[in-house]
Amino acid sequence: MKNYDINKHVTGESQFVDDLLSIEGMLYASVCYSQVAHGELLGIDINEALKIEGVKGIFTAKDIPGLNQIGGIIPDEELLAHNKVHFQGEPIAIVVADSQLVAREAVRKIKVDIKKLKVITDPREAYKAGELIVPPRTFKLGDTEKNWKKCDVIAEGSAESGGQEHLYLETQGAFAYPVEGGGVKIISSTQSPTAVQRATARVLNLSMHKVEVDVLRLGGAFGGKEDQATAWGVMAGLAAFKLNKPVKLILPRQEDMRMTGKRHPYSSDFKIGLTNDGKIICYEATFYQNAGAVADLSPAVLERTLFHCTNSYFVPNVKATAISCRTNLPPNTAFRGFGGPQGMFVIESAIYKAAQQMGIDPSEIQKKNLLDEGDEFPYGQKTENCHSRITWQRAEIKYAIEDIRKKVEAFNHSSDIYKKGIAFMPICFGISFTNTMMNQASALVHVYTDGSVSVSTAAVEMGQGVNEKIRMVAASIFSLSLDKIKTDTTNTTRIANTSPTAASSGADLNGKATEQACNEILNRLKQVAAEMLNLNDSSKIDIIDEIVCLQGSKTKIAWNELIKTANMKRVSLSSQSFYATPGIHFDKTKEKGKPFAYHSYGTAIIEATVDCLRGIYKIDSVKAVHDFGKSMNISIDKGQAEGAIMQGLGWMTIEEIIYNEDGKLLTDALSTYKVPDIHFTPNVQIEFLENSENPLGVFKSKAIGEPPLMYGIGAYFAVTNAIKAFRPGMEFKFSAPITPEKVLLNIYSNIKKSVTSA
Ligand code: LUZ
Ligand code: MOS
Repeated sequence: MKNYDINKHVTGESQFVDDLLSIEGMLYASVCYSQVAHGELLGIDINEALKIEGVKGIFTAKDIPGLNQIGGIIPDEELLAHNKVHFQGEPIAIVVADSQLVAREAVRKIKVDIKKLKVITDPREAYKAGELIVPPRTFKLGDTEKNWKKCDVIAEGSAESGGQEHLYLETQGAFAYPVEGGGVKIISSTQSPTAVQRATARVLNLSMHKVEVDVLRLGGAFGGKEDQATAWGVMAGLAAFKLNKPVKLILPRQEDMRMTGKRHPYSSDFKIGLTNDGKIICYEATFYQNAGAVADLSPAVLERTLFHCTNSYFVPNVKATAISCRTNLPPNTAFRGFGGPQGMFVIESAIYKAAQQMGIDPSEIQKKNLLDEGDEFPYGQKTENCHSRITWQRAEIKYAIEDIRKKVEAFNHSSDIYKKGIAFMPICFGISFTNTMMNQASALVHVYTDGSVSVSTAAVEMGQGVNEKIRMVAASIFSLSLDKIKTDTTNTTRIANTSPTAASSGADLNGKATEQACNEILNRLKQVAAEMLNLNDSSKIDIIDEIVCLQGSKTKIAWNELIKTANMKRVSLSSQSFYATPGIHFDKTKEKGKPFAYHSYGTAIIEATVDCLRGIYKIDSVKAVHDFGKSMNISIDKGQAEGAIMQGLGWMTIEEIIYNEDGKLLTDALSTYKVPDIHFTPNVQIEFLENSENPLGVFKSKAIGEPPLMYGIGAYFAVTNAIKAFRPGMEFKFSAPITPEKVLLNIYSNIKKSVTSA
């Protein structure tokens, strides 16, 4: 049941881009980037750098043979800055040398002349200045304006959520070499081989068939390599193409942190209206997304914020507007959850504030408004097989919520300085790329004459175990042992025109394509077996545990013999198959449709203890009931859920990205950017929702990559609830992450008043 990469990871055998054996004549690239967040690029002087021994070439915008353009959704992103720079960390020149050290030394010798312009880092300021990436979008359901008067309670406020560094263990990088006929081959650490291929072809002015991109595995990605692996792949390709030599480009950690975009920070306003008994009638929200300097994936991320703006609740009247604001920060990008968590944090803040006004526990409002079967989302889709309430109920029972409440109350009663808080966090996450077109994948399966099987798909293995799931699909269809199945590298020559491995859909899309391809071969093999058994009908033939069976009983024909015979009879042992998620559509002119194949649900209970003197805290436990569908692999799925929870906790609590007003990243190392470690890790318990089968997922499973991240949002409110136990009635600014500093500020910012009143 384990992910088969585990042993190789532990022994260090697993190869990443930087581990590939150096080949004869290999060169190393380093990137010269802007130290100014916004300015006119007046000149680049490379003369001193060129004089350094070992420097083989320096490339700037003017050396690009094709288009200096790598924008994925909108063509607004230069590979190398030309007339202007738009953020600190924007690449300006590529230096290639015979060692990494020399390349870096030469970068420092490049003189860049920039005339500084005004820097904007705040999304609301960018909005006021008219700096938008795309026009704002609004999702509507019912009619909020008409229904505010039906509300007994109205709560208004704003909520901020911060960025997040992906911190994949393997930094961005690529290795490229020239191939015969004027093409290049690029080994890239990317979630999207086709994106690297397409951008390289554009920049080098080549047709796509001359650019081959290959991916063995990534050391993590988390969305950070969906779009932002492309630049480095293209740069390595450009250098290899120009110099006709193999070139490796690996970003050192600090440069990776400075140059690449992160999770989008959001600044949002909300207004929520409820009846006296806690039923939500109206919800309005405006989201200001800090997109950074260019579009990257921001328009798609923005859209998912709207799709998830009501989280796991049914709200009859909704009006939500999302605005993508251009600032002078590195372009923010995909990050596990893809704008969904940012939308969900805002409605959770709104519910919290309303509960405070009503003098009740937020969980009362949460529970009362959970989605039911057939409820409509603001985008027109209705719930099917809705597991919102059932996971909540299971969590209450399984984790004995009444006992937890009593325990916490007793603790808070007996402790002055330390206080405990509890929060519920229900989640609902839509599965499919919100851009319908992207929901496609293909698989290429070969059975070799010795009976072994090789599977290629568009799926990129990044530690999430997708290869293991694909092997399980092939092994199950053919009824073979797992060791007969190998997944091959993700390669644009074998698998063309692929979507990125993203949106939690890698196993579903590529698994389904694999299932189809294997079934095609299996049907041919059954026909061969029928002929071997002198039957004219193959319908009663199965392969069970590597033996051909007739009506369920074993024949003398084993898998290997069957394969050899098929080959002798000139029957194809290969198949290519294409899968496109059926039944999904979305009309952007109406902002309505059925964008998601299905939804993922779950509920977590989070407990935290806060030291109200020092502001430090501990997340004690995260206890979840999660809907995994029929899990294909319990240890992989549990690992994904645990990892996602930790990443969500980090985003909400201690991971804080800070840029100064000049657009300089101050948290550009692990000494200043704190991530959860083993000491921070709470007691995590995850219960699989029983009897959940998902006909729309591969082998009835459900996508698992992203949804559990959003349980982390509950940690924010568990901490604020603990603070509330210390200072009842205090007002909160909703501002994540809730670092220990912010806990102190929340408690003591109006200390004078409380001291005198005490
Ligand atoms: N990437 C993307 C994603 O291009 N579209 C999506 O809808 C998405 N959702 C989650 C994560 N990555
Ligand atoms: Mo992603 S955020 O699924 O690349």
